[in-house]
Amino acid sequence: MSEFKLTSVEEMEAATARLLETAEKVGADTWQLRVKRQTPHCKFGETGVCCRLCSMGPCRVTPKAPRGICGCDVHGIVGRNFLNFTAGGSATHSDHGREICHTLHKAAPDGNYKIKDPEKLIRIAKEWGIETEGRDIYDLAKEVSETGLLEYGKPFGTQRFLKRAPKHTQEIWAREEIEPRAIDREVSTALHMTHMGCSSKSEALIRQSLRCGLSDGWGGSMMGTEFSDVLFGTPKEVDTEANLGVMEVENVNIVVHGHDPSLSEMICEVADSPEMIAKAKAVGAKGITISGVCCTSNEVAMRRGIPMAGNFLQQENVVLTGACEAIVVDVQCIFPALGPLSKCFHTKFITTSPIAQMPDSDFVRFNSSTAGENAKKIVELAIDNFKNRKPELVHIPNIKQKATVGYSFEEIVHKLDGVTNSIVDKTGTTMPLVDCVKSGVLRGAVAMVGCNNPKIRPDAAHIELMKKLIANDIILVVSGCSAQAAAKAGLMDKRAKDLCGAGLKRVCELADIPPVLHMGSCVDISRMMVLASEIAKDSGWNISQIPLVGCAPEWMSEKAVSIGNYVVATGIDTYLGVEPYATGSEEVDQLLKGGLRDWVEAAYTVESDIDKLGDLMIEAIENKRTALGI
Ligand code: XCC
Ligand code: SF4
Repeated sequence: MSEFKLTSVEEMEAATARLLETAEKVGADTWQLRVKRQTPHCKFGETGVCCRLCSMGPCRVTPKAPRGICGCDVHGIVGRNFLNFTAGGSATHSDHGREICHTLHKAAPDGNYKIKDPEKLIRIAKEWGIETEGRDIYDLAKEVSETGLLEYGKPFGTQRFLKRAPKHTQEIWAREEIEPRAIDREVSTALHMTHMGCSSKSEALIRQSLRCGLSDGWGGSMMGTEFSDVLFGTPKEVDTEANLGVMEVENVNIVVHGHDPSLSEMICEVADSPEMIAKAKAVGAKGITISGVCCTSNEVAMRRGIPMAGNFLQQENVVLTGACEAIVVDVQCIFPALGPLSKCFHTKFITTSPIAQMPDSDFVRFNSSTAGENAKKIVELAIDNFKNRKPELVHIPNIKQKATVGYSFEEIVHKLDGVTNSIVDKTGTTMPLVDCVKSGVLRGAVAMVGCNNPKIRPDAAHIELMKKLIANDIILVVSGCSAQAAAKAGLMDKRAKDLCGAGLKRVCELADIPPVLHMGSCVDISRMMVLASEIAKDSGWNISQIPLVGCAPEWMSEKAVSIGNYVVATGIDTYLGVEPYATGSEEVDQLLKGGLRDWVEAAYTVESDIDKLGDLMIEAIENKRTALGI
C-alpha cells in the first residue's frame, strides 16, 4: 500500500484552477466568477432587516426608518425572515421524506422497488403499534408508509418519533410548547405567522422556528432516513473513494446529483446490468462509472460504495472535466448554472423531478412506477453521448482518496461492540462509547454537517476543524457535504488514525474505524439525533450534558437552518461559521446565541474565524466534562 498522506486544500484548489482554465477556454461561466459579480452582498439582506412580505413594501429598517409601513420593528422583521427561512428548509427535507414514504408504498415483490431491510420495517411497525404478526412484508410496508404519510397532515397529536427521545427532552419540548404536530401544519403555521399582520414578537417567531425545525428532524427527515433504509438497506461499513479522480476517462461517466435515493439507486442498478455494460463497450468505452455529487452521492456511497466525485461547490467541476456524459439530478442543491455550463461541453444535464425543473436541461420525468424504464433511458442517453466528447477538453484531475463509509447508527453500535472489554455485557448499546468518554480516552464528539459556502474557503473549514478535533481526541460524526470534504481529504481512510490523539487512535484501532464517521446525507442527521438519544439513555446524562456539540462551518441552505434549529432544540449546542441573516436584530441575535438555552438547554455560537471556532468547541466539550465531573 502506498504511503498515506492527506490531500491538502491547496492541492484541491490547484485541481480546480486547472479546470477553470478549461472553463475560460470554452467561455463558461462559473460560480467563482459569479461570486465576484455578486460581491459585496446587500447589507439589508445580510442582516435580515429587509421585509417584502406585503406590497406596501419592500421595507428596510435603518436608524432613520426604524419601522416598516405597517409598524413592524426590526425584531419582528428579522424574526419573520428567520422563521420563513426555517420553514423553507423544513418543507424541503420533509417533502423528500414524503417522496420516500410514497416509494415505500409502491414497493412490491415484482416491482421496481423491493424491501431490503424487512427487520427495520418490522421494528418501526412495532414502535408505531402496528400489528406485525403473520403479516406479508409488503402488506406491512403499505400500512407503515400510509401511517408515515399521515404524520404530514394528521389533525391531532404530535410526531410519533418524538418518543425516541429521552424523557427529559420530551418534557422540555412539551413544557416549551414546541412539540411538532403534523409536519405540514408546522410549515403552514410558520407561513401563517409570518404573513403581514400576524406575529411580530421575536420570541414567538423563534419558538415556532424550533418547532418547525423539529418537525423536520424528528419527523420528515427521520422518515426519509428510516424508510430509505427499509427500501435500500441500512448502511454498513463499505469502502469507496472520493474526489474527481474517481471519474474514469475510458468509461462512460454518469454523475448523480441531488438527494433522493429512489433515482440514484435505480440508475446504479441499471448501469450495472450486463446489457448496459455491453452497450457502453459497443460505443468504445471500457464500462460505466457512476459517481456522485452532494447528498445523493452520500446515499449511494453509504449503501453501495459508489464513489463520491465531490460536494456542493464541486458540482461544476464534474462538467469541467469534459468527461461527464451525463449529470443526472433529482432535487435540491443543484446549480441552475449546470444548464448553460453543460452546453459548453457535450454533457447532458438531465433533470428528473417536477420539483426541480431547469432551463437548458433534458427532462426525463422519473416516477416510482416507471423507475426502471426511466433509469434505462437515462443510462442509454449517457452511453450514446460518449462519442460526442471533445478530447481536447478532457481532463480529469488525478486526485482521490480512499474512504470507509456506511456508519448508520446500527453500524456504529455494531462497531462499538469491538471495543467492549468489560465483564458486563454492553454489546448492542452505546456504552463502550460512553465508557471511553467517561474515562477521558475520548474527550467527546462533534457532529459536523452542512454545505460549502463561497463566503468560507471551500472545504478548508471542514477539513481544518476535523484535523484539529481528532488531534484533541474528539471523534467526529459527519454528514452531507461536510462528509465529502472529509473523504476528499483522506480523513475517512482508516489510516487517518495516525493523525489523532493517543486516545482516539486507540479507539479507532479497537473498533477498526476511521476517526471521522460518515453517517450519510442531510436527512440522515436524524441518525445523529437517535445516536445522541441513545447515548443519553445509556449514560443517564441529559442530551445537553453529553460532551457533544454540532457544527456547520460552511452552511448555506434553508435546510441547514432547519437542521440547526432541531439540533439546538434537541439540546445540542451548535457552532456555525456563517451568520444566519439575523444580526440586524439584537433581540433575535441574542435569543439565538444565548436566550434559547433557557428553553432547550442549548444555543448557537457563530464564529467566522475557523481556528477560534475549533477552540470554542473544544472548550465547550471540556466544560461539559467538568460539569459532569469526568
Ligand atoms: Fe446541499 Fe445535501 Fe448542504 Fe450539501 S450539505 S449543500 S444542503 S447537499 Ni446537506
Ligand atoms: Fe413593510 Fe410591514 Fe409589508 Fe413587511 S409587512 S413589507 S414591514 S408594510
